[in-house]
Amino acid sequence: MSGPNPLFDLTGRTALVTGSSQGLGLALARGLAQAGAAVVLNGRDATKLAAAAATLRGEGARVTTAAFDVTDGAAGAAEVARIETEFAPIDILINNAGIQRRAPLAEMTEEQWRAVLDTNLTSAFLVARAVAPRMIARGAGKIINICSVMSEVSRPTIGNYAAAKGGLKMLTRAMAVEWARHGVQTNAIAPGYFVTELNKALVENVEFNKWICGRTPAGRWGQPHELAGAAVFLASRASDFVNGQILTIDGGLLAAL
Ligand code: GCO
Repeated sequence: MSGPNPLFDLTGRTALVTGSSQGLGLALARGLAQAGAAVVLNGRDATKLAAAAATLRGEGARVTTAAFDVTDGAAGAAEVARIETEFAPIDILINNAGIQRRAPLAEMTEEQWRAVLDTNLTSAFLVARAVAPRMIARGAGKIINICSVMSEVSRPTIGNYAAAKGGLKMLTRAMAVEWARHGVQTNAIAPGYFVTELNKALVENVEFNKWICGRTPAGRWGQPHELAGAAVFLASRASDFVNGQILTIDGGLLAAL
């Protein structure tokens, strides 16, 4: 008995990762590819997507791209159909796409609210609605929604983001209870504070950086590759009886007062 446990082997599987031209999405795609999956990178910018795909190909991954706006249901459905026809059936969907539009709630514009709810919550419904019927027809599939510690707590100026991530926690459970009987497992990963483009200004803010390192028991920010293990677990046969769970990866932040 030696070598990697076949339970975690994603060879022969195909994963669509939304919002994966950079940041956590690209790290998640890389982690699944390292476990053997073929990956489909998504974003709105075809040039950024092509560069990200070339990087992963250079690392030995089987990669293709699907440039579409995840808030556009029709565009997403068309791209899912094209991927399944031209590339491979989608076995794994990671709903990762997310943005920030920080503002105090009392000053937040309708556009700031709607943009975050559309991208961080509604898009997960729209893309899953395109993918899930195909998984159900095949009797198998893995859906992983990228929630957040903000699915449980908030801080000033990100009320739209927290509302969206809180909704995504419950959408994860809603998907799980409807689709588990069809062999489709739906779960979530909830990152704490990670070093990403989304958080660049926060990481570089001396006061905020000090607060996060003090508030997080691990005493540091997370690095994107530190989410890959959880993604491989939830994308693999190792999690075939796991449904509706939110796997928090936050250095202990939510465990601490
Ligand atoms: C912020 C951050 C957070 C976190 C994310 C962690 O403005 O406080 O962007 O929202 O990065 O939620 O999952």
